Amino acid sequence: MSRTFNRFIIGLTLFGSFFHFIAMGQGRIVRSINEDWRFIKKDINWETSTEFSTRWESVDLPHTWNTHDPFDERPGYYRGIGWYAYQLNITKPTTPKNYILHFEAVNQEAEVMLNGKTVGKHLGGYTAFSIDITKHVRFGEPNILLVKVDNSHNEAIPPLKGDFNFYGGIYRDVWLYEVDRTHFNFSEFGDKGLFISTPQVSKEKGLITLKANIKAHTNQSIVIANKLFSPSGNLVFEDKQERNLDQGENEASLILPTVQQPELWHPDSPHLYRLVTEIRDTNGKILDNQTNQVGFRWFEFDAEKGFFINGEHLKLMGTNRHQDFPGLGNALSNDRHVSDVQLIKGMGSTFFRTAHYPQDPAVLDQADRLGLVVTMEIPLDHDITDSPEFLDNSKRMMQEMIRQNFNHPSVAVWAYMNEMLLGRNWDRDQALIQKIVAQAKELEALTRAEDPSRFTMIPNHGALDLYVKSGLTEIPMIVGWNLYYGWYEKDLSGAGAFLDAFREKVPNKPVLITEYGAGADPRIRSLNPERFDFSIEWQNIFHQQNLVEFMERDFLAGAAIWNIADFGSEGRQDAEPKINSKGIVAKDRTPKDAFYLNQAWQSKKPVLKIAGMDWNKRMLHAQQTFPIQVFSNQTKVKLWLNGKSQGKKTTEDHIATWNAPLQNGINTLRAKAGSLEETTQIEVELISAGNINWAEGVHVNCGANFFFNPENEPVIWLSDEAYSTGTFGYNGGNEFRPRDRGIGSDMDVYCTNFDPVYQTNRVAPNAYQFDVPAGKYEVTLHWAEVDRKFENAGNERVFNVSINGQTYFKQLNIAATYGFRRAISKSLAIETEGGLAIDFEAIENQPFISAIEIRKLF
Ligand code: GCB
Repeated sequence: MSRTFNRFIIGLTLFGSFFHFIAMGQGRIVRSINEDWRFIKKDINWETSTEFSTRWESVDLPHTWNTHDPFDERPGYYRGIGWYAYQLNITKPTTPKNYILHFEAVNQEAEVMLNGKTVGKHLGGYTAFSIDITKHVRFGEPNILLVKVDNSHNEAIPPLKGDFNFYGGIYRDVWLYEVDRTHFNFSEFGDKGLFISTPQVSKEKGLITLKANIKAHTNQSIVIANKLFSPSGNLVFEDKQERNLDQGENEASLILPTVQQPELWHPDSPHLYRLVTEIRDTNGKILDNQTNQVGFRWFEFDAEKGFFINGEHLKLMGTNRHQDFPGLGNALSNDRHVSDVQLIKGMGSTFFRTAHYPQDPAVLDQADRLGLVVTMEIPLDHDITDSPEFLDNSKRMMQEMIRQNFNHPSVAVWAYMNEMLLGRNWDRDQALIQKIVAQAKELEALTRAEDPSRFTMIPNHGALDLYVKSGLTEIPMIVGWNLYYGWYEKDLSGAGAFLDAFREKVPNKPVLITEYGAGADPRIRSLNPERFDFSIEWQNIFHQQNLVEFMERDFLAGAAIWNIADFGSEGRQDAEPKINSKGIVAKDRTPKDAFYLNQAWQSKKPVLKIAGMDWNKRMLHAQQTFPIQVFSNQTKVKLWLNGKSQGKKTTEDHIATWNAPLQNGINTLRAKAGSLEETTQIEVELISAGNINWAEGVHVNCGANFFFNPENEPVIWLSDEAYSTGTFGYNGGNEFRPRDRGIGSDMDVYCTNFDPVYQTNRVAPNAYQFDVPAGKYEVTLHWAEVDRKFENAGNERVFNVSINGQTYFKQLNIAATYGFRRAISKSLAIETEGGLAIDFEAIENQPFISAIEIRKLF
């Protein structure tokens, strides 16, 4: 052993336990090795490093080093090298064994070393890989496992781009397999050497065929024994077939006995059989074994009629899912993966898309169990590199994805290439488009050859003519569209017309909506919801209209919401910067209204939900009217407000609406539909002359059409309203929002967590008037310059601000003094005999204000 190694071992002696692979039974032994790793977030020269014992942190897997840095104020996050170490102790087995490490995923490049030798490498962050370490294992003494991980941008590895974070690390489980020297092969594609197909399924009969890839230690005869257990656990058949193996890799194809009247797998009844497959020697000793779930079902996609499962029509309504959770990045526990799938099922969905990459085995296992149809794709998102390496890596990912997930009955579609023509123009980018098309053809051919039993798909963005012209819509078996009508596209009801145009232009291809969604920040509520305001209410309007369009069209196979949950995306500058808030549940999985709205559409179980139940503390102008909505899949709903019946209404597309006047104080809402009942309480403070609690403070979000209730803050930022006597408001001026640039983004404002307060401004108000009684007040004025027109020196906005005739700020130049998109606030103590009039006087360009707070001191 080298000196270097001694040093590592000294550092490692504090952790690691011996794996006593006691021969407790026969067959394989599978253990996780997730606990007690060492980690350092930098590159090291492992041969000379002396830092190991002192500077490395102790971590457990799953782990990422990017849990927090994508969300801090600095742009970028660590994309580089990290090292992991583990001490593997293995006692000598009584009969020789093979030892295989199986990494479920490492983002995105991994080099694995054992006892000083590189034993394996893997490219790509979303698929598994296995390494046979048998040759390098030292029994009875510490084995040092080192993993060098790199999540730097690499032009040869997809994804090159994407609206999500590329969190680095060993972020899924790692397993150690101990198997007989003759075993199911762990191939270079990360699969487990057994491929289960159901080539003939009907209500009468189900046929299972197997392709086993077996690695034999020597030329030998073996028996492949299969036991199939029914969904209720009864033995359906036992089958034994003998094979002669040559030393090395062998392929064995098996046809198993036909199952009569199989219990079919379907979203309503996801019956799963259990198949136990063993490799036995001729004396009956089990050498290796594995268990898989089998679902008997058949899928069809039809260009005119949509999707069918087991011959029955089913509109695939569901959602997309990212692997992302606050504070964890992508390193989610299996429990969290499972609970996300349960959430999708709980909404009544029948389908989800694992965008934009293959996901954890726990996700697929759960989809099988709950009966959710899955489309899965490789992370080829938005861009390609025109290099052989890039294409090779894409193809390898495709093969890995298919082979690793082949046995899941839930998987119906293999997809690749998300929105490849976004931002492209035929005249300008024709050469690149042709390369994309050429790569697509190769991936398509490979996918069909790998798995003729499934469908293929390319999800596109909404540039219909360009995709048709490029030929991309002709390549896959299904065309996916990511449509954002009512979000990126202005026309809220445009999805229907788009789909009709597609149907006309490409009549032969089945079609799925692979994405549709609108951002909604749970802190933002609006009585006048608008596109891009990130209000919960606009998200409801968006979903409602799109669902109407989708349900009207039978040829549409289904639709997937973007996204089940809010997720991290470092480059985003939405209402909450660095978060994509198109989730219908929040980051912490608290449902937004749109979750219940979709549930009312999708679920077969009875649904009744009063919209806005979590907007339970409201400050409203007395003159503002607001609808009360109830989402339900029942036809009639009755509503009571403070004990008084508001009448029975018929739901229209799953919504019943009343205009019920909420009153000052606590309001109790009760909704009833048949035996379903929901009650909620909403505390309302109605703003009217004489009914303003100035001592508690009034917070006006200038230029905003929404209310902003920051989490855990006792403050409600009010929408900006015109002045009316006895209360307060603006006099003149216009709203300004960076999002009006038309791409839906606001702006990440520095030095605040309350970005929505600064992301809207009122420009050139003549004044703001507050009809306060006599007293002493604290007046706080907030600004952030977020208009790019005034970002540069020489063209800033300069103005004076006076209150009740006294000029407090002269020649105020926010951008020059504090910088662009930097939040600042200035407080003044002001005495008044009654009333506060805040005036703005332009010096250069037009004055502006982001927010105003008034609080009565005494
Ligand atoms: C898309 C992308 C997805 C984005 C989404 C959005 O079309 O496929 O990755 O996150 O739009 O929210 O803009």
